[in-house]
Amino acid sequence: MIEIPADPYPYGLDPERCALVVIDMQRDFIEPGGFGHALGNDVGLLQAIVPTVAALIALFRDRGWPVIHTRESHAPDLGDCPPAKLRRGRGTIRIGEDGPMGRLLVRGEPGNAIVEACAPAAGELVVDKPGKGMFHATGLDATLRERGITHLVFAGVTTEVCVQTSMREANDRGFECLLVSDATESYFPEFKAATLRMIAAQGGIVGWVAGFAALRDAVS
Ligand code: TIU
Repeated sequence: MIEIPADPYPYGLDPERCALVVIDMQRDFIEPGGFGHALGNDVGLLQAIVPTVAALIALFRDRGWPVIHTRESHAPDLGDCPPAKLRRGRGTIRIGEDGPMGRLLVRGEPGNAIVEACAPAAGELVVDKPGKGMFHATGLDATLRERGITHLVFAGVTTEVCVQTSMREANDRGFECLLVSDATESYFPEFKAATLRMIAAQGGIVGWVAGFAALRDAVS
């Protein structure tokens, strides 16, 4: 076990059974003209973490540890998008409609691609998820168990939506979860701050939180 200084107390990372999960670092959320922008958000905040997420991915690759990427995405016929999700929001354009980067949140469209600096390498698992959480309708639980993974390190966007939902789902499934605080971001700084606190509160009710430098220094 590798001990990583973390909140609320040191996190034990099993180097034989860990994986990095990079949530939804796709153009839809990070670049102007995507889904996040259509919802009325300032995407500049999210762009700022790209170098740190890229460095975290490089660290895992360097150690030979698995990296898993997710994308929030729907089939072109939107058959995997519940009508309630489709109706949600009051933006000018909605899921499946045309934007500057193609149809919003639709698999295979330019906007659905992961930003270049965080792009999946050959052989890395890429999970297309129709929900906010990474386990809903993805089969990922079985894949992780087949691979013997027990420890998940989380990064990506947005902190209180897809990252937190995925981390809570993982926590309920028995995975030991660590969120890298400067490799995740929200459109709402106060929501990010609250999420980091609520994850680590009550003795780590959802998991642990640590900065990238603490993780890097502990594993180097
Ligand atoms: N809107 C928002 O903050 N997030 C999402 O819709 N999806 C993800 O967090 N990936």
